[in-house]
Amino acid sequence: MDRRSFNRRMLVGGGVAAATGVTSLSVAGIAESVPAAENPPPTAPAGGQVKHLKMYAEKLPDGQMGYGSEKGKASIPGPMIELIEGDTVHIEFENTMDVPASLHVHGVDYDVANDGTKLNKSHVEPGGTRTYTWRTHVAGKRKDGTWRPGSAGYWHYHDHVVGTDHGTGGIRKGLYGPLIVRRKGDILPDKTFTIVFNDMTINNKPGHQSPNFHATVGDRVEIVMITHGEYYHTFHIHGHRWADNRTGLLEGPADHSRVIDNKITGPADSFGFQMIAGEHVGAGAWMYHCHVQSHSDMGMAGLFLVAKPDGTIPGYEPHHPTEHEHS
Ligand SMILES: [Cu+2]
Repeated sequence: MDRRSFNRRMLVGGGVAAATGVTSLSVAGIAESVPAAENPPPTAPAGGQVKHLKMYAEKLPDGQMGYGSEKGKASIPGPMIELIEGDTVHIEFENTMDVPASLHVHGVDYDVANDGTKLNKSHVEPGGTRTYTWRTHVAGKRKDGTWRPGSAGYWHYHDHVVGTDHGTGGIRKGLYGPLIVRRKGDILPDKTFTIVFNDMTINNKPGHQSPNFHATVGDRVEIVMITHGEYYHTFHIHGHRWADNRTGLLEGPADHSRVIDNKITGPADSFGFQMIAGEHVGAGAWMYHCHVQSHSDMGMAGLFLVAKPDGTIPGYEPHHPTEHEHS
């Protein structure tokens, strides 16, 4: 049985929670605690693979720009690239636009020929193709005894050429995307969502039309949060919280990582975390938003829609016909 159907089954009756010793409390439909699954969640295997991907930079019908892994299917943000420490990825990048563009990555290993900047001529002219190679490594001890960090983290890639030598125009128009590098043994999520604060937008959607994200109570949901543009923001999500470390998860009672539900983030920052949808709080339409007050007022807010196992979302009535739904 896969994890999600297991969780759904466990949530059907409070009696199951009581039987497993988890306190069950029903107040106004709020279910206390999602019972822990019997089986531990799946984890990342060892890395070391050589992967091959295709990536296209494209102009979108509305004048924005996006990356896509198939021609004609570019999106903002671009495709999620997922690696495990030790993996190498070769990305055959085609620039279908009428201006030079590139693929520049954060966090992983690349030589200057794979930097994606005009400075070292690693960009791609209109209609051109170039293969970018990114490598990753595991943590370990250097010869001098100091610790070398591994590549694992929530990272991102973006254009570094369109508009200016820093890709300011490309990033503004949507040329960015998420990169996750996992460590062997990292817990794998049921769902991953990418949220990008770019200037005063979320994922380049106009104000008050920010994307909504769907999950079911008990889902292990992973958020990749990236910031671009001119401003600082604070990422906040209602009813859920995470540990402010590499994975967002505590490793045990002795892990003193700070647990937070709000994090300041500035241009080119990225972080990620996992949470159990509705844990201790139940289903509902949970807001996520920038907590700089004038920014949320201008529309930097969306919904994390957590459904009950029967698919209903208590108290939620969709009201924006232009709402962008992501499941
Ligand atoms: Cu903000």
